[in-house]
Formats: sequence, structure tokens, C-alpha cells
Amino acid sequence: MPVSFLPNQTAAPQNWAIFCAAIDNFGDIGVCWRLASQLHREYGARVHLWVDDWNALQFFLGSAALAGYSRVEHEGVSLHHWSRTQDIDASSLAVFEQVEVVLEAFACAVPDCVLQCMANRSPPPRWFNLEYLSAEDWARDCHLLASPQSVEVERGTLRLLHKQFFFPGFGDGTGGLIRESGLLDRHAGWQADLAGTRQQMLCSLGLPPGWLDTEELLLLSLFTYEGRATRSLLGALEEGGAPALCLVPCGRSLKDVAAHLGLQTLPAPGEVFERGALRLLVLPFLSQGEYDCLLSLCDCNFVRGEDSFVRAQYAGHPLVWQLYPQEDNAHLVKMEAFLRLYCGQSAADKALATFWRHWNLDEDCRELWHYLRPQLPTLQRQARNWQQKLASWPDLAASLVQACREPIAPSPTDGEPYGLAETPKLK
Ligand code: TRH
Repeated sequence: MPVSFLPNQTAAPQNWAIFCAAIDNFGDIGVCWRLASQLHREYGARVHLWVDDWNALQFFLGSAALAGYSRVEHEGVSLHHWSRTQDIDASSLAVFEQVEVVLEAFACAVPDCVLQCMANRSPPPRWFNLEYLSAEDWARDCHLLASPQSVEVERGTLRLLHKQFFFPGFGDGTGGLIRESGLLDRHAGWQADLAGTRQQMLCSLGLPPGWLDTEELLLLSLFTYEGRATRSLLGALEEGGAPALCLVPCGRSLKDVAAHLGLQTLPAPGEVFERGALRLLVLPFLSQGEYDCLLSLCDCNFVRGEDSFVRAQYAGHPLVWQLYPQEDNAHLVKMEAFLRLYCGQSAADKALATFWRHWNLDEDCRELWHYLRPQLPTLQRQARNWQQKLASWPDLAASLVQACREPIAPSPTDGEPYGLAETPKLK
């Protein structure tokens, strides 16, 4: 589509830089790539995405070649390799003469040389720290708060830049969740012909013919961190009366699959297993679009981290969320905050909340699964209502664009250079 006809383009910043550093796993890069693509596709923006881990990014780009390059154009986005321990070279730095918005994803710390470029411009680009998703009240309270940062533009001269915290979240007063245009329509399309979508996608990935014909077959996707809880689920599925098909994308869950099945090596994509009531297909790491389709065609999705958790909510099916473990069990507090929003007081809600709690303590969930499974039809209706609620809230890209239109709360020294001796006290 020609960029000039994009519906969202009016008055949206047209030049963005996003910095991303991989901690581990795929979430940080997954979110940044998704957002960069959306800003380009829907707002016509020129987006420069800086990623420190080319290997992790490669998972999202399919066959596009990254190895051996430090800058690659892919689907309209400029991808740059950076390292937190090295300066950015002068030619790449030139990008920051044009950039209107700098997004520092998950507090990855923009390099000093970039900050200097930003501080030398008048007005400087907008600067946001894109934070992790949380339903906790403090996250909403901190959304869009500005933190003044002093940057030395030349020897002895400092300038204040304002970094704003941008918190994704649920509902008004937060930054919202990433939701590309047409996402819910795509789910509706896949689900309108569920049997056909299942057949087409899963058979192309190695599912034996006829496996989907089984009556009352429950389809699950399993994207988890390894642990006892996952193994206990596989045990429960195996012994349960009704058949279950477990779809496992390549990754950490395969360690539990191998342990449960007594395999000496990790199974490969396309391999299938059948034991008791459990059938299992190992999937390759899917593209983000294919992963959405997988979530759409399953009856219940086991997800983790941040991005797959959000995507499963948009799919409109019951989900089990495994949080990225944090120090002092901070992730359990985060889970409770979401459960307060998501779950009511029905028996089905209680079964789900109880399952999540034990799942996140990595306990044996065998019995709990047998209790949860009959509640899935009720939870399905609730998941659909939740999906509609999400659709009624502004999405993250739109909230970011809106935030750029609004002024930052003024600070006493706004923008003027001042000598070191006059440095104001910064919080
Ligand atoms: O990989 P994760 O565990 O990432 C986590 C979280 O982001 C967490 O917040 C962060 O602190 C930690 O990393 C370091 O789970 P997450 O967030 O679900 O990210 C997975 C990404 O991979 C997501 O974008 C969906 C995508 N994906 C695919 O594209 N294809 C696949 O086949 C699968 C299974 C996932």
C-alpha cells in the first residue's frame, strides 16, 4: 500500500529508533520487532530497530540473512546490530539527526553517543522507556511519568533530556497492548473454518492424517519454561479419558517432553508421539503470524513471558500463563494483579486461578488439570468476552503516537544548556 494513503499516518511521527537488548528468550525482541513492523506498516514510519542479539532476531525473520551484516533492511524496517559495550559508528549515528522518537525497550540504556546526538538537537527527539507489561496499579500510576536525565553535550556543558516511562497495560490510563490492525479479523477468519484451519496448518507441519478426526479431541499449545509442572501436565493428558493433542513449538518445553517420554535426545520438529490419551506433535519455531494461527486453533494455550501471553488473549481461548520468574517472587504478585482483572468468582474462574498459582510454583498439576479441563467450555465464553474488551481499548502503537502529541510536563530548566556548576538536583 502506498505510504501516503495509510489511515493512521496523519500527524504521527515518521522517524523512529527502537533499542532492544535481549536478556534471554524471545520476548524482548519479539515485542520490538512486532512494534517496529506495525509502526512501518500502519503509520508509514521509517523505523530503525537496534538489536544486540542477531541470533535471537533471526528466529523472527525466517530466511532473511543477518549473519555477516551490521545493518539489514527487512520488510521496510532498518535493522541495526549494536552492542552495549561498544559505541555506534559515525555513519549509523547519522540516523539520529532525523529521528523524532527514541524508544528504549525494557530499560536497555541508549548508548551515550546517541544521547549526545539527541541532546544536541533542538528540540530533542521524544524519548520513552518501554516497560514490561504489568496489571499492577503502580504501573498505571507511573505511565508517562518523566524522568529528567542530564547529558553532557560538550565538556562541562550539560543539557536535560526527559525520558518518559511508557507502561503497556490493560485499559484506560495505560499504554495498552500491541494490537495490529485486523488482528481480531484474522482470528475470526481462522476460527470460522476451524476444522479446515487445523487440517491445513497441522498436516503441513507433520500431523499424521486422521489424527484430527478423533471425537472430543482437545487441542493444546505448549510454550513454557521447563519444569515439573509441565511434566505433570503431560502425565495428566496421558492418563485422561478424553484424547488430547499437544502441540509443542521448539524450545525449552521440549526438555520436559523428552523427560516425560524417556527420550535420550530432544525431539525434532515434525516428530509425533502417542501415549495413552496423549498425542503430541513437535512444531518448528513458527513465524509470529503462524504462531497467532496456532493460538487461534487450539482449545487452550499454555503461554509464558509477555508477548505470547498477550497474543493468547487476543486468540480468545482459555490460557495458562507461566510468568518469567523474578527475584523475591515478584512475578507472583504480577500474576495476582492480572487474575484480579481476568477472573471472577465462578467455579471455573477459581479452577483457573488455582491452576495458575500451582503452575507458577512449578508444582505437580496433575489433579488440578483433571479439575480444570471440564471447566474449559465456560472459560472459553469468558475468554471471548475478554478478547472483546481488549479490542475496545486503545492499542500500544496508537497510545505511543498519542503520547508524542502531548507535551511533557515542563521542568524548570527545560532544554537550555547549563554549566556543570549549575547542575540542578535530579531525582
Ligand atoms: O520468550 P519469552 O519467555 O520471553 C520472555 C519475556 O518477554 C519476559 O518478559 C522477559 O523478561 C524475558 O523473556 C527475558 O516469552 P514471550 O514474551 O512470550 O516471547 C516469545 C516470542 O516468540 C513472542 O513474540 C511470540 C514468539 N513466538 C513465535 O514467533 N513463534 C513461536 O513458535 C513461538 C513459540 C513464539
